[in-house]
Amino acid sequence: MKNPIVSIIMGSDSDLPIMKNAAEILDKLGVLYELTIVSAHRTPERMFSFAKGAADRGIKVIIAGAGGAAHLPGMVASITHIPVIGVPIKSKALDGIDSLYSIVQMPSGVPVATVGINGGANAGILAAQIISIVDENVRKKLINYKSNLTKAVEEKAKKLEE
Ligand code: RP5
Repeated sequence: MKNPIVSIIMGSDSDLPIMKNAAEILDKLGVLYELTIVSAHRTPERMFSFAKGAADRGIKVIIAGAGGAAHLPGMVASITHIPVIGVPIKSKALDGIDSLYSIVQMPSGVPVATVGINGGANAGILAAQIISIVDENVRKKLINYKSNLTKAVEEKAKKLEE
């Protein structure tokens, strides 16, 4: 995509099935994004130059997913002032508890807005909500999205009550 304002990064292509959910919601809400792999452990220099250059490239929000010893969101947050949303990916050995704890327990001064384990879609919605502060078009789409959520539940409730 040209001129992305949200960057979706992940530690490995094995995270893609979850991180794709963030991309899909951004598509729906009309937010331009880029999507790539940046590994804190396997490509530390790439991670540093990505985080250092993101603001100058026009990126407003970073969504970072990682699993296991999930240092990517926190390290990126340590390098840039851009808000970072962390997505803990469900790991094989510890079911994602390791990922969640690695991402959420940041030291004071360096927050990562952490969503639930495998919460790719919520990360996308949260990024769009941040963008909607200054983007009227995204704001309208979000309001419509939320109203559809409400309608869907009301319709289900109605059917149950019949
Ligand atoms: C992390 O290690 C990645 O974010 C991924 O969730 C996990 C496993 O990576 P692979 O071994 O599948 O590449 O860095």
